[in-house]
Amino acid sequence: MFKKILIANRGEIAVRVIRACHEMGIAAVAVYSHVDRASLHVRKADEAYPIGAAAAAESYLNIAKILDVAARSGADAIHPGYGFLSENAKFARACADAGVKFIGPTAAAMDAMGSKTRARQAMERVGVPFVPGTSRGLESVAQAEEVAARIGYPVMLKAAAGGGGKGMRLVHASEELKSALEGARSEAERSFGDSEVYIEKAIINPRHIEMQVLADEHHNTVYLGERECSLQRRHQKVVEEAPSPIVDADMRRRMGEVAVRVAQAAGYTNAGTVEFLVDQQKNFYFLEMNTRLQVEHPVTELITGLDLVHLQIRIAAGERLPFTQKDVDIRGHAIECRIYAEDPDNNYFPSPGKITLLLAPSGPGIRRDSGMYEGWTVPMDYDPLLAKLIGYGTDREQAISRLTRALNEYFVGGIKTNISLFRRILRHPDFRAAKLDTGFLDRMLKQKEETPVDASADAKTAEIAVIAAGMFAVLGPAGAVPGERAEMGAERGDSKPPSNWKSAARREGLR
Ligand code: MV4
Repeated sequence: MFKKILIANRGEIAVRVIRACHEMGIAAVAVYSHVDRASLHVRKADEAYPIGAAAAAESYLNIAKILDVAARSGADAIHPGYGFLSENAKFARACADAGVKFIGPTAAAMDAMGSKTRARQAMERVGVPFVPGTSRGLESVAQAEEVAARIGYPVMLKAAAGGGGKGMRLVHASEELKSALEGARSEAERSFGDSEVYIEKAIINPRHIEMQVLADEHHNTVYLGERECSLQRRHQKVVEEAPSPIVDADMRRRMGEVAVRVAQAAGYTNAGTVEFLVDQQKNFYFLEMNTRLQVEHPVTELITGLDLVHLQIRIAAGERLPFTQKDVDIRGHAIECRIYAEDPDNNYFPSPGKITLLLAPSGPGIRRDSGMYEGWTVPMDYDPLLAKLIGYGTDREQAISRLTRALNEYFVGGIKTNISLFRRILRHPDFRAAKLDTGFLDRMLKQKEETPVDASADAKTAEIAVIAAGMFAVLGPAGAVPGERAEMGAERGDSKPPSNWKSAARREGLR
């Protein structure tokens, strides 16, 4: 087993991996850019090494600097987290060449799944259903017109090297096809240095459902259940849940077996995710495979009782999976909110700055994977994900009620966050009825909420919190608000009523 693991990442996922290392008795090495020198992952690591300026190319994307720290620290393995170098085949090769174990798939498996057309060709070979269309790049407008006529409009043009919605064009009629193809090609060339574009039948308002797979280095591959990831804004996931409300045991088995076939076709090892588009008739189609641990992995951990990072580390160390498919059990329901430093009143633009007050939720069924702390300054240089708040319950209703309670406990002072967005989503009737598809969030954000509770409640809550914080700062714990004494006193049998502040805070949802 490894003695020391370098985490080539930052933020909440770096903290998450460090925690797994410590639970396994493995030392954790952090790397950090200058602006991250006071970050939580630096504080929690056993050793921390500066690797350069804020720009990712100078730091978290710099292969040479990261491998240099691995050598200097004596790390025997590297966990890439997600984003940054996590799906970079060149980095996986460089780790192997340096004799440092990359905790993830091989470079060859990444290459096999990195190109959407190569992936579709692999699926064709093993009979995995993918959206009708071509599995190779389009050679000409004429060919595009011929395929589009065969599969029927609307069609979707996609960049082979793309992903996450970049380089996609929805085409409703043949007259639009030529210019859309030229546009998609030039965008693909600009964004990915590869102008290959293929065509698919467009699925209207699909669901995005993904299947977690796990494979050891001894050809054992299992699926761990699916995640419903349809609540996205601009191809950024906002809320994820497991299991999907529309997937029953039979559909889960069929999707899972397809996902395992995909992983085996790619020679996949370690944790991976097979993404599907699901249409209104619950037909599912292979979309792409993500060759990394996903942001939303906690919802799968909560319903299976497995720790995916522990398992990743054990697999990378050559261990066999300690269970088989029949042992995988789905129990309960988990829903995750991605807490971003974004301003909902300013088009969700990033809202960096100093966190002056942090009231964080906990209690039954609440998990918080966080990279922030009170007093920390959120840098503007990276993805503004602050934390993930996950609610778990025996069923979806209990998960929603716990998450709602926890969101009402969450307060981050000094910066804006999107916490209010989740309060709105969780009380939306279509969300509660599990009427989800990839257009849900766009439709909801276009609607003016019937009872605009949020804005006023949030403003008042924020005002109360700031005043309370001010009083606390001046009066300190000793001068606690009379009600608190009463509250504490109550534990000692005093009979004074709770203070007005506490009652007001309760009324406004600041528990
Ligand atoms: C599609 C589609 C409809 N039909 N392909 C978006 C990102 C990439 N993962 C694939 N995406 C889509 N591909 C066909 N043939 C609709 C989307 C899509 C989408 C898919 C999943 C989650 C969110 C989405 C938001 C917009 C469009």
